[in-house]
Amino acid sequence: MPVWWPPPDGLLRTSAVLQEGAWERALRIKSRTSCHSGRQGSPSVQNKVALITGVTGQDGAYLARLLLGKGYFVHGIKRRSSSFNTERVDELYLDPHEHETRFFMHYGDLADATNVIRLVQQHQPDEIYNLAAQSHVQVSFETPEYTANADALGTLRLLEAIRILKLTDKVRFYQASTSELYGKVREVPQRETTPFYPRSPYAAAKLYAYWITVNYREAYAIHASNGILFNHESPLRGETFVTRKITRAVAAIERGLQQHLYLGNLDAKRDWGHARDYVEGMWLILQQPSPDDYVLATGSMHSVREFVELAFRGVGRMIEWRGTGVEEVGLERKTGKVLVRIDPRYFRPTEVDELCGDPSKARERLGWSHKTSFKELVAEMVASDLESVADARWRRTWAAE
Ligand code: NDP
Ligand code: GDR
Repeated sequence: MPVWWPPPDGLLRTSAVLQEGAWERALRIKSRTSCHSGRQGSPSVQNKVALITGVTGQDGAYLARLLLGKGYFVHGIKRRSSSFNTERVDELYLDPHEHETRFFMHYGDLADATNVIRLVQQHQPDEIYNLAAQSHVQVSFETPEYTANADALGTLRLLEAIRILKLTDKVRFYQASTSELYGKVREVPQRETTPFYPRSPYAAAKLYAYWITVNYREAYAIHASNGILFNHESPLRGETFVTRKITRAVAAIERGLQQHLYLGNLDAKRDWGHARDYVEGMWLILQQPSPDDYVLATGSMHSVREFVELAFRGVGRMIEWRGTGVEEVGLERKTGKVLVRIDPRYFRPTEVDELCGDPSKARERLGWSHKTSFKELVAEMVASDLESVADARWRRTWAAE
């Protein structure tokens, strides 16, 4: 692991020359020969400067990788933490003395306006991708004020930085909006024109962020766009989101390290895609001549229950469901062993029952569509967790969950 100790100038310097390794395997970047140069209005991307908030998260890691591959200089903002929180981008690091450096990390927090303004001023980005957020829906019920501060006001702080620094003509701004805005859905499938009905403090905060982005676009002519992204997952997904929780548990049960998987609402349905495909959509949104809002989704919906069945099938275990409500269990058909149980602690005060997106606008205007199927996504996540379960460090973190 690289030492993330800032040099005296406060910058954490890394290189864009990418290593082949665990991260590369996890991401399985498909080779590309062009930067979609044929697309309407796409400017040259060589040497552009991007600022990514939330670079240490799932999407930040995939996006940084994508932009570096296109020749960008990438500045990522990471939060100060008492322990390492850069695992997802560690493999972008190479010794800057030996290679051209294009990837930089800076300490920062969206809750601190002074720091946001300074970073935008210092780096004069061409594109800002605002991915930073307290992104866990259930956690937002426990930390509603902090969630509003980071997710809602954090977005405002960035937009204000662009305005205060008179960068409204230069910077293109991407806001990580979410299908959670649709919450208690008013229409199926959900598209850009579907009314919002947020069902959590997280979604309410993201609602503000969505509208302040639209407002700054209209009021100050900033090239500011919302990507309304439906759930997207990967081997880099945070361990407490349901998909990764399931695939980690499948791997741990398979290796004899865990007995049961405890879940909440098995009947929630989501439109699950792969993060690798979705970051490409984020980039395409900012290459358009005019800013706009786009739904990125697969258009197919699956339940948590189906995800569990498919993940266990990946290691040859067929799941049968018995009982109802909190007494329901998932048994392994061959052995009769109970592998899945319900824990009501994972039920949410208000639930989003089902989400399914209509990505027609993104397909027609951006030429974007998802590439990874639901089955491929689940298989990739299970395979990755089976591989990492052998890692001693991974086992230690298990106890903390
Ligand atoms: P993650 O939770 O994996 O990453 C969130 C990132 O934000 C992390 O780097 C985190 O830092 C950082 N962060 C959190 N709070 C702050 C703060 N106050 N200041 C600075 N950085 C902060 O999320 P994803 O990568 O999955 O999602 C990226 C964005 O897209 C989020 O805004 C999310 O709400 C949104 N989104 C995600 C979807 C999905 O399915 N993944 C779907 C739709 C929207 P640290 O690593 O230190 O925690
Ligand atoms: P979500 O993702 O809330 O859609 O938000 P999550 O994976 O947390 O939940 C999906 C659904 O699964 C149900 N569920 C459980 N969820 C978790 N986390 N843990 C469990 O044990 C469990 N059991 C059942 C949930 O109730 C829910 O219905 C994600 C985040 O990435 C947001 O930031 C993003 O905006 C949305 O996706 C789109």
